[in-house]
Amino acid sequence: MDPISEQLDTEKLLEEGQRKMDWARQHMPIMSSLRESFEDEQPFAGERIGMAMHVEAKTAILAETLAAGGAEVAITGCNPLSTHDDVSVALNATDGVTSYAKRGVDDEEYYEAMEAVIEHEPTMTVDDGGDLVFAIHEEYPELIDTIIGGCEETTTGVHRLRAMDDDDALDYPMFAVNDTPMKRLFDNIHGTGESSLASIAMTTNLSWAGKDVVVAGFGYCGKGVARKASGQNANVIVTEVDPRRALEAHMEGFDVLPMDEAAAEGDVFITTTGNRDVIVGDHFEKMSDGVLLANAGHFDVEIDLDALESKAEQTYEARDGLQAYEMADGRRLNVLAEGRLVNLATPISLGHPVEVMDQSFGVQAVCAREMVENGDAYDPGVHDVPDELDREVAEIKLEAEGIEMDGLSDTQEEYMDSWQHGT
Ligand code: RBV
Repeated sequence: MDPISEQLDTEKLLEEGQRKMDWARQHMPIMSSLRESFEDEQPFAGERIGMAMHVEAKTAILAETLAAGGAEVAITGCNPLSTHDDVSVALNATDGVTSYAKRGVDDEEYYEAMEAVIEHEPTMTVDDGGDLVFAIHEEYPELIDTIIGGCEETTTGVHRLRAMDDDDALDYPMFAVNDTPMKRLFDNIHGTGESSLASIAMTTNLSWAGKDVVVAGFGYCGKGVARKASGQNANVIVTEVDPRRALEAHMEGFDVLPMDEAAAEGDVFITTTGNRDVIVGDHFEKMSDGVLLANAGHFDVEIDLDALESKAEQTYEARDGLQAYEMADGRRLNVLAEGRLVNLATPISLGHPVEVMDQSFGVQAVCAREMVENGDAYDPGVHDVPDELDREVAEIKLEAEGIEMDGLSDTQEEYMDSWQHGT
C-alpha cells in the first residue's frame, strides 16, 4: 500500500495539518520536554515503531517525538472515522514517519493499512485498542521474535490484552498505559467527559441544560461523562452492572436505573461500558421521539444498530455525523457517528483536549523508552507501568505549570515506614 501522500491531493492538506500540529505542540509541555531529551539521547536509534492510534494532531506530536528520538515510525488509524487526513499528510511529511491513516476507510482498507505498518517489521508497537498486537499475533507471528515489546493506550485494549495473556496467547511484553494514574484519572475522566459532550453538542447544536442524560457505565469514563453533563445542568441517570459502582453513582447524587427503565426517561444516551449490547431492541421501543444515541466506548458494539435498523421504517442523515432512524409510529431516534466513539468519530470531533493527551502520550513515550532500555526485564504478557515513570511525567507537567508541592521530611518518611507508632 502507498503512504497517504500518494493517495490524496496533499498540498492543501499538508499546510492545514502542520498548522494543527503546531497548535497542539504549543500546548504539550511534557512532549516538548521529552523531545529535548530524546533528541540528545536517541533512545530509539535503530528501532522501528509501529503505531495504530487515532491519527490527529496530538497523536502526530507523539509520533514525531518518537521519531526525534531516533525511531523509524509507521502509523495508521485505530478507528475508521477518527483520522484527520490533513494531519496524516503532515505527519507523513515529518522526518522518520510514514503514515497510512485515512478517514472513512472500509474494513478492508483499514486492515490493509494495518498490514502496511506491519510490513515495516516493527521492533516495538504502540496501540490503541489492541488491533495491531492482535494482527501481528494472528497473521505475522514470525515477527514476534524481534519485537521488544509495546504499549497499549486504552481500557478496551488492556482488557483485550489481559484476556490474551490469561490464555497464554500474548507473546511479547505490553505496558498497560491506560491503567496509570496519569492516564486514567485525567484522560478517561476529564478527556472522555469533555470531548464526548463537546462532540455531541457541536454535532447537534443542542443544549445540555435540562436534558435527561443516561450514562451507561460508571467506570472512569462514565464518571467523567456523568459529572460533566451534570456540570452542564443536565439531569443524569446512570446504569450499571456492578453493585459498588451503582452505589458510588447513587452517592454522587445521580439517579441509578436499569436500562429497561432508563430507556423511557432519557433524552440523550451515552454508552461508556466497553461491553457489547448495552442498548438493544426492546430499549429502542421505549425511547421518546428525538432522542440522541452516542457511544464513548472504544468499539462500536454498545448500541445494537442492526436491531435499530431492522425496526426503522426509514433512515436518513439528519445532520453531518447524525443518522436518524424513523420508526413506524413516527418516532425518530438519532445516532451519532454510526455508534463509533463519539469524541473522535463525528466529522467535527477533535478527540480529547490537548493537555490531557500530553499526559497520556507522555506516559506512552516514557514507556517506549523503558521498553528499549530495559525490555529484557519484562516477560511476555501485560505489565503495569513502573510507578516512577508515571511520577516522572507528573513532575514534568507540574514544573511546566509552575506548580510546587511539598516533600516528605525524614521523620515523616520514617513514620510512614514504621508500624510501632500508636496512640
Ligand atoms: N484518545 N485519543 C484522542 N488523539 O485526540 N482522544 C482520545 C486523540 C484516546 C484515549 O486515550 C482513549 O483511551 C482512546 O482514545 C480510546 O480509543
